[in-house]
Amino acid sequence: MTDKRARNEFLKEESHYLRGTIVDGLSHVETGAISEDDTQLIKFHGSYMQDHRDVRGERAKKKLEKAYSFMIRLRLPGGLVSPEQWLKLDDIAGTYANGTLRLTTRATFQYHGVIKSNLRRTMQAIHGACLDTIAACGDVNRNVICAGNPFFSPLHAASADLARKVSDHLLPKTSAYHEIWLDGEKVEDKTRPAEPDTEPLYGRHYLPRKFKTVIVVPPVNDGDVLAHDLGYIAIADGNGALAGWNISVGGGMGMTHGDTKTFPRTADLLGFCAPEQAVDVAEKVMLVQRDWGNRENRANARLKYTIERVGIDKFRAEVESRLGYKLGAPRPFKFTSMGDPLGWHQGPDKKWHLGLFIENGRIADKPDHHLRTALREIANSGGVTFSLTGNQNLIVCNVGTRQKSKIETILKQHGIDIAISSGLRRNSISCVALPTCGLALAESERFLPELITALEESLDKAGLRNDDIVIRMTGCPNGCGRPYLAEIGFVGRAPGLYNLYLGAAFDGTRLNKLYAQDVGKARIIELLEPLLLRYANERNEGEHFGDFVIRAGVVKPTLGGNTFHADISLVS
Ligand code: SRM
Ligand code: SF4
Repeated sequence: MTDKRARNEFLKEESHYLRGTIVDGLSHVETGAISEDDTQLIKFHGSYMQDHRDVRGERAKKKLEKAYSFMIRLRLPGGLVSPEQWLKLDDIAGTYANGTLRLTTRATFQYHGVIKSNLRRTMQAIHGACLDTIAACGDVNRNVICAGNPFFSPLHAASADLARKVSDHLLPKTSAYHEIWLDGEKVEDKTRPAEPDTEPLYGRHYLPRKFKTVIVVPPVNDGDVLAHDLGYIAIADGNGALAGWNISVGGGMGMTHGDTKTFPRTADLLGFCAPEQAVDVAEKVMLVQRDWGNRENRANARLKYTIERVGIDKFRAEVESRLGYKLGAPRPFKFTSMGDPLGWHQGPDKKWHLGLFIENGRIADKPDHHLRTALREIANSGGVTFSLTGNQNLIVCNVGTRQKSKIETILKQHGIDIAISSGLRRNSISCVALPTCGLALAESERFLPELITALEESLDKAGLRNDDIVIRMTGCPNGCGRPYLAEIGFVGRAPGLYNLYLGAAFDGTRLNKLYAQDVGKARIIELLEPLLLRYANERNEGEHFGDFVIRAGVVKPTLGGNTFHADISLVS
């Protein structure tokens, strides 16, 4: 009988616990690339090989190899960094990467443009900041994200604590990372026996596919809990302390254009667990997916497809049998938004916290807008903690009253206005896309800001400039900016062309619907402006744009299930 497992399954099996031939590949100075197999394995170490797509054509004409470089993603469970760490991470951006720091939709940092000969040095510098990149990518439990700002309430603190515990518990145990990046000699010493690695949780095949965990504290759904494989929703007792967690499973965004067997899906509620059971639940959910996930077809290997296949009841029964106890019934909760608290807020301990909107998460210095320098100076002034959010934003936490005015001066000096030009921009997310992402079909990070500027004219006509409307764009259907949970979502189809989705819930609990296919900038504005005007004139008190377009019959709601692959509402 032929073995139908996907190619990556063999790669993992033969990789000697994620070593592959990475070390050998790093030593080949004649190329900026590593082998194709190693590009799969290096993901488990937190890095992707990429090439600069803007110069692909020009280099091909000159018969030069692609302009290869590496993206590096940090593991940062809980999303917190100290000022000392910030300064070190900023140094790395300038020394080894492209001079920018990129905050991601899963509340960590990415570096772009690290060349092969600097990879090891960069990993070592990250280690020097007491951080790592282990399992930031690959078929493992990835970075665990939690509610922004752990200083805001005991539940926020509990969510950051759980993020660290789950991340640590589910971390791969292979010593390959340390060998390859931090202590290269071990591997090169052929006389030494290989490390006797085992992976008690993962085994040699790790998971069928990536596995993502998120923790949120209602009423704010800042991590988009229903978009992840595993989610925890904090439930308070009568005194505001943590009673336990509702658990959600089987969310995910990625799909492929034209393949109806792939689809975005919002998670199901699995049950409720006590605080001390939460890590055990993460382990058992992940292990059921390890054993039941599809290892033949990677396009259908995420937990969301396992749950679609077996049903939530059978999945729950298996998790409970491995736990040895039953989960409680999910407890009531309510979300009101997905956004971050932007601007200045005073916490319960009277300290100030500054929510900074970072457009598309990119921290760079631009003429008249020296964001990177300003944040460096804030870090230099000490005392604060930086909290990254799942909306690509940053909260500067624990600011004293005197330091508050100092920070305000720094921001002003560097041209950073904490007031955002519109409610649309304030609620915008874009994935990276071009020029680094190898999967991008269209621009995203380099296009969304300009599209919003154009749409702000429409908002002005409708008197909606300050209304919060969630808008998200991605350069392909993989959904890295979670566009299917945006009131206005764009998904790249081809250069300059996007599918337009409308009608998701403002609080992240309902997927949107395809409204128009292959639309460019001018057509997008032509389609959206009349809808915004209608919304301004016809909306009910407090009604959000995503709810309005459904009530007004512009798109059908996503009903009777967690997916939207059927029942499309297209404009002609
Ligand atoms: Fe993502 C692949 C960037 C969050 C779904 N994602 C990629 C790659 C690595 C492209 C690749 O495989 O070659 C992108 C690198 C671009 C670059 O140049 O940096 C990439 N994903 C990102 C980030 C940086 C987007 C951002 O602008 O912030 C986010 C990093 C998160 C992190 O820190 O870990 C990012 N990706 C997401 C999310 C959102 C989330 O998890 O909340 C999703 C949708 C949720 C989900 O997983 O379903 C997401 N990324 C994907 C997929 C589709 C997965 C699927 O099951 O269908 C891919 C492609 C794949 O895995 O084959 C992908
Ligand atoms: Fe790349 Fe597509 Fe993800 Fe955007 S959504 S970063 S284009 S994989």
